[in-house]
Amino acid sequence: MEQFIIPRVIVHVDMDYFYAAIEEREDPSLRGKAVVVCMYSNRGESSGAVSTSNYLARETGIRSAMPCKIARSKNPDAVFLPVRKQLYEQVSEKVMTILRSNADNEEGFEKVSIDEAFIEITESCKNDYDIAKDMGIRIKEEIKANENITCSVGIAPNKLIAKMASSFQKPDGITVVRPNDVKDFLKPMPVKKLWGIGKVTEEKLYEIGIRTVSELASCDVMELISSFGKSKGMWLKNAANGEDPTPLKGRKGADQIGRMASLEHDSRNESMIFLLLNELIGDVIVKAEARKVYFRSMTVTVIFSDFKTSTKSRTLSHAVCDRNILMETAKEIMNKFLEESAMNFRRIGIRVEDLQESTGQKNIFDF
Ligand code: TTP
Ligand code: MG
Ligand code: MG
Repeated sequence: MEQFIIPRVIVHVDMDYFYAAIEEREDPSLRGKAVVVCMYSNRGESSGAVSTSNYLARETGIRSAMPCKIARSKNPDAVFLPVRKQLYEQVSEKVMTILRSNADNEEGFEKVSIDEAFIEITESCKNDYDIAKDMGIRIKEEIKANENITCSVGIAPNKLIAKMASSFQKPDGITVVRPNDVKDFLKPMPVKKLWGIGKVTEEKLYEIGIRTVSELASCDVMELISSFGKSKGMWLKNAANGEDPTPLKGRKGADQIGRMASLEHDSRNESMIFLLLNELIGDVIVKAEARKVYFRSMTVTVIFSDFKTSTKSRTLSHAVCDRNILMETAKEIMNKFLEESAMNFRRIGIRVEDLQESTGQKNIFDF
C-alpha cells in the first residue's frame, strides 16, 4: 500500500572538523599543519583520547576517540591541543542562531549535537529543490562570513536522507537529494552507512546475507521482523527505502517563540523595518497566546546585507504577553542597531524567551 507522505524539504548542517576548525581560526599559524584536539584525562598529556582532528591529520590515520598516544605515534609532527569546550560552545551557539533564523519557523529547527542541526525549509523554498540549494549555499556563506569556519550541508525530503547527504561530500560540501533521487542515492551504500545502523545490527544483517542498502530494501519485511522484532524490523525496511516520517523535535519543549523574515529588499528605512517588525511581533504574540505562555525576555536579530548577524536581548521586569511592550522594546533595540551600523538590513527576527505558563497568573495589566 502506498503511504501518503507530505512533501518536505529538510536541511542537515554539520560543521567540518569543528573543534579543530575553531582552533585553526583562532591561531592562523596552524593553517597547513595537522591539528589534533585532545581530551586529556587528569593523568596528563600521556593519556586521553582524540576529540577530533583536521583533515590533514586524518590523512595520516588519526581518528576521533583514538588514544592520543597512538595519534602521536602516527604523526609526531602534528600539533596537539587540549579541548576548550567553552569556546566551542560559544561558537556553536552563534552557528545555531544562524541556522534557526533560516528555518521556516521555530518548530522547524532541531539541534542534534554541538556542531549539527536540522532545519525545515519547505515553506521558504516553496518545496522547490533549486531554491533549496540556493538557500543551502547562502547558509554556508552566512556561517563563513560570521564565524569563518566551513560546514557541509545535506538537503533531502526527510531527516534520514538529509543527515546522510551532509556527510556525502565533506568538507565544505553541499549535497542535494531530490525525492526522485533517493533510491539511487542509497542503492550502492553498504548497510552500515544507513544512519541508525550500528555495529551490532550490521553484523546481524551480514548473518542473514544482507550487505547493501538495496539488498535490505528488497528484503521481506517479515524476515526482518523475525530477526529484529516488529519496530526495528519495520524501521530497517522503511529506512532502506529512504523513508523517514519523523518530525523535527523543535516543537517539544521549545523554550522560545520566534519569527524571522526578509525585508522586501535590503534597506535601513525605518518605516519599512518597523512595518515588518510589527508583523513578526503579531505572529509571535498569537503563538504565545495559543500556548498560554508569558515571556520574561526577548531578542532581536538583524542580518545585514553582508550576511553578518547581530543580536540584542532585553530582560523585562515582569513576565508578560503584551504586544505593545514587545513592540516598544523591539523598536528601541532596532534604533540601536540603526545607530551602530550604516549597513543595510537584509533579514530581521524577533524571539521571546524565558517562557512561563500563564495559567493562574495575572498579566500586570490585569491589576
Ligand atoms: P563530528 O561532527 O562527528 O566531527 P567533526 O566536526 O570534528 O568532523 P567532520 O564533521 O568534518 O567529520 O563531531 C563534532 C565535534 O564533536 C568534534 O569536532 C569534536 C567532538 N567529538 C568528540 O569530542 N569526540 C568524538 O568521538 C567525536 C566523534 C566528536
Ligand atoms: Mg562535524
Ligand atoms: Mg557532527
